Amino acid sequence: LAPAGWQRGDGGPLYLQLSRRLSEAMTRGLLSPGAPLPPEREIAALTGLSRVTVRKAIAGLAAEGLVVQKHGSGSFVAPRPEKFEQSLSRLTSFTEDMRRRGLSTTTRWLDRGVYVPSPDEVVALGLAADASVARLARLRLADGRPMAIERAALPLTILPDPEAVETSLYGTLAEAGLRPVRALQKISAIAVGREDAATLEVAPGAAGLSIERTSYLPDGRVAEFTRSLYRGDAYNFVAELRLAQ
Ligand code: 16G
Repeated sequence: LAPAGWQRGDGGPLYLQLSRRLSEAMTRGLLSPGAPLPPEREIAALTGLSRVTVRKAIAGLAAEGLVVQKHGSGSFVAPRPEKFEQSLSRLTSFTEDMRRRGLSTTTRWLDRGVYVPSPDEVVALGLAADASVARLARLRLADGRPMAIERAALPLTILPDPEAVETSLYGTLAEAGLRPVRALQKISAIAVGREDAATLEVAPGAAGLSIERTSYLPDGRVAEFTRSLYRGDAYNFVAELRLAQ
């Protein structure tokens, strides 16, 4: 942060140069997660930059989620969130996974109802031309922390009344004797869009994992086609591999 290092002119705005250097200091571990940032006036004195520039640099880091500003007590390097290890080889539900970890699950409903299916839902669920689809869109939280947005589509023959799902979809299906026993899952990396970012409480463009699950009942019928968006900073997906025989 030495006063000499700033490029006035073509090095880009000074506040961006400063926020870049502060975030480098964080990635190099010179400023550790949870540690307080030096007060604004100290950074200004150290760098020879104006307090307005320093304030703008810190506000930018806060908008990116790298810094947390606490009213009255200053700014802190954002704590590194604890990541969940999630097995890719077991067919479980969000509620079951969180219960096993001793965490409480809450759901914020984004949408729930019966709709005309989209072409990819017709294909994924093998629906008849005139069939409707049950849709559930919800934010899943673990101990109050937003984890994933799930958008599930099910044939009405499997879930006639989407309103019947209060907390657990798999729980509601199990009550009707319908337990998915097999699933295909596809995971891809995405940058979280503005609206989903606000729901997940991450910065727009943050890393997310998009997961598509198609699950099947013992008789081979498709039970659900769910598109989930998991926070990239909250999950490690783990699979056990064995040597092919
Ligand atoms: C999991 C599944 C999702 C399923 C949900 C049911 C993934 C990527 N997705 O989150 O497909 O619909 O569990 O959870 O694992 P529930 O019974 O708690 O509603």
